Amino acid sequence: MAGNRTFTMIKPDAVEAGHIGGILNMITEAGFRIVSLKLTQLTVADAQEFYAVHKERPFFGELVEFMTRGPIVAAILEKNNAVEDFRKLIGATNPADAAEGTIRKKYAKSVGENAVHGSDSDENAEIEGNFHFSGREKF
Ligand code: 3AN
Repeated sequence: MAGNRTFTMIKPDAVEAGHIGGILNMITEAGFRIVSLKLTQLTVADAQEFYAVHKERPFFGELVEFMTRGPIVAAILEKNNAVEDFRKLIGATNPADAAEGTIRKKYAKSVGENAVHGSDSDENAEIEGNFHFSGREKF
């Protein structure tokens, strides 16, 4: 059975552009409840660990540089079928392919600077949520 929580980050491009409020509004309007929320900044070591699955990819260095260049917003979200429904709400990785009404269609600039992260499985949502939150705020 699908879980009811997922994890998201509003990435540095969207924070810099002043889109925290707009993106959180789209998330809550879509029926997600915010369980945990914080503004923070990743260190290089944090970003390398978070994106370890991509370490052999040609864009890894660029990805780490981008994700550490300014603040991000990290959040745990709750809704039935959270992981799948949130991936639908954010849209395709490349904003050129993202459907109308999605967060990336509205706010993402490019495949690299694509405004938001959304976990791709229940298992990764829990790992990623607990990477950012502990104690009563954890997944
Ligand atoms: P998604 O974020 O849609 O799950 P992934 O997991 O394939 O996409 O990629 C993780 C992150 O790596 C993306 N959000 C994006 O910032 C970056 N990325 C993915 N593909 C590329 C690429 N071809 N060039 C630069 N950055 C990329």
